[in-house]
Amino acid sequence: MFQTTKMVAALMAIAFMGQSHFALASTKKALPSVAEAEKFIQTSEARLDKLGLSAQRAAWVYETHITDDTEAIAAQANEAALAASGEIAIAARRFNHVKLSADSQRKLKLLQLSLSLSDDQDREDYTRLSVQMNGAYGKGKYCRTPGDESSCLNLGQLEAILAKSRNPAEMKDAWLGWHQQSANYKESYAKYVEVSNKGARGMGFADTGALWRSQYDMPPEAFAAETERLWQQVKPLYDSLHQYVRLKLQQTYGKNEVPDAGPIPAHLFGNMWSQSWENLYPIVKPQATTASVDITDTLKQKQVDAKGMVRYAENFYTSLGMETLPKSFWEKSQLTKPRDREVVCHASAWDLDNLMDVRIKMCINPTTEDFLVIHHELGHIYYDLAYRKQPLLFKGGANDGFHEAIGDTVALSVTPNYLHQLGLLEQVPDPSQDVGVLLDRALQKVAFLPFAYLVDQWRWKVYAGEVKPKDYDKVWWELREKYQAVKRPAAAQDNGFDAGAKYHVASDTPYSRYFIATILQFQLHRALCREAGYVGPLNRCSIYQNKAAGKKFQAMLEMGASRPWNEALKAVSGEDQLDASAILDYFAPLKVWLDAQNKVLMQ
Ligand code: X8Z
Ligand code: ZN
Repeated sequence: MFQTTKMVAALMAIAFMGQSHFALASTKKALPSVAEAEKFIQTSEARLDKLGLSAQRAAWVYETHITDDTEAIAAQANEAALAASGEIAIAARRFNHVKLSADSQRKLKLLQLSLSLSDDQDREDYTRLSVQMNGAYGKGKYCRTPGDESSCLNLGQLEAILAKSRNPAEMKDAWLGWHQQSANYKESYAKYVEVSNKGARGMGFADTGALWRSQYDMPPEAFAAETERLWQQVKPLYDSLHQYVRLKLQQTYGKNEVPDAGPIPAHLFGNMWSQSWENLYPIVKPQATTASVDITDTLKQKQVDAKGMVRYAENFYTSLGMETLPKSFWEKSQLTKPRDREVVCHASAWDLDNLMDVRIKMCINPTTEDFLVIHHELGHIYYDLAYRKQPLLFKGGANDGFHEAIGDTVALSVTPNYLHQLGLLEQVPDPSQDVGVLLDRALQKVAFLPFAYLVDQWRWKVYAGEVKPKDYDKVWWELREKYQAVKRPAAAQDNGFDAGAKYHVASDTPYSRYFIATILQFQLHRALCREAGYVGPLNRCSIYQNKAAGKKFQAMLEMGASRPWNEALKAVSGEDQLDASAILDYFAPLKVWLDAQNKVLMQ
């Protein structure tokens, strides 16, 4: 039951919480029987399944066809699901002291990881605002000449400018243009935060941020400490990459644009959020590198269409022994951007009926980036399919970071060698060129770490009431400067809402999951390569066609959310803690190289 829309968060938590930190409400009445508790769980699962399906269907239609009517229908269906999940969450407390099986206890707690809004108006506001913001993001445009439709650019077009242009003024214009539109829903967001907090408090959480942090089988404070520990582990690697990229950007754009020290303007990284820098590869690649890792031109030459791109990814999963995608996946997915209507283009994976009706929604272009994103999305889909035999409450990832890590783990096996095998890369780079391949990967993964960490640093503060709407942008940029060392390309706008220019803020999707996933995918990759009997540098390992690795992976996927995530990790890797040593090992040769380059370039 994984969906990337935020409706889910309200409907039900995917992951799970620990035993000790949750204040279990006691009841003064006689303890209900085990049979009553089991019955309650069963009926609740059935009810949530049914309402979840309606809400998902309505959300699907809305996001693939945004109109006022579909917006109203989606909000209504979501409201009904929210009402039920809130009611069930409260009712579940009655059974907290009943001696139940481990499975039933876990389910009971999962049911209580939910918002509970008892007031009709609150529920209506919550769902209306959330649906509206999601749609506003989807429809967002920047019109160079206000009022002139032909001068308007959508997010995809603005992103393409940042990816390809080398003209700072043009990039700045695209960056600022996109960051204007989110101001339109700043007020809605502030109101939404208030209502959401009411719902979290209704379930005994300090605020919605605390509810989010409670989904990792540990107390919320422990989760915050855990993410900080991991960030400190990887920070030196990020710092080396950032410094190297600074020096290369200086060579390209000069010191007027790129300062010697301090944060670098955010529009120069080839990405709207400076979250992933692979578009800078042509500028920053090692001088001696001749081999390309970019398959965009080949995909275009070969005229691989959206379906063809998805087929490549499916083929990877089936090569591991996993099933082919159901026929309905191909019939019902949205793979390209429709020309005749507004849609939410941000890629997402959907599990409509918790059985076989799985779909992805994407606006696929034939690029290396989208090739990898498809592997990511199919990771969600193969997880959904693998746990479909679990009871409803366990149809989820071991935690949300696992859900995000599956497809990325597979994509780590998309090596130059593998691409060559598929006929998508003419030449396999010689091992002496590995540093270029590693740099390309680091621009995607290492560059992403501080962004993945800070989005929820900001949101946790907003939900905790530490940051009020008037300071949204101030604190957002403090965090971006502190962690990413990037800065706003121009002074802040009055009453702006730059955080809202990111999909996951507008759609209220938690973001720590991606930070966890980035650490975890290297751990999983290392473990699966070991299972495949691979010995050698991790960047050259691909588990393609390896059935032993596939079997191990599938066994973990089938567990879904039935056990604490540590056990799922152990099933694959023998490890039971998140550990950044895998990502550090993977990039160790690059770190040495970057530090040496930085020394030379600084002279
Ligand atoms: O949102 C996504 C996926 C869907 S879950 C496309 N990602 C994050 C983002 O785009 O910001 C994948 C990486 C991070
Ligand atoms: Zn995802």
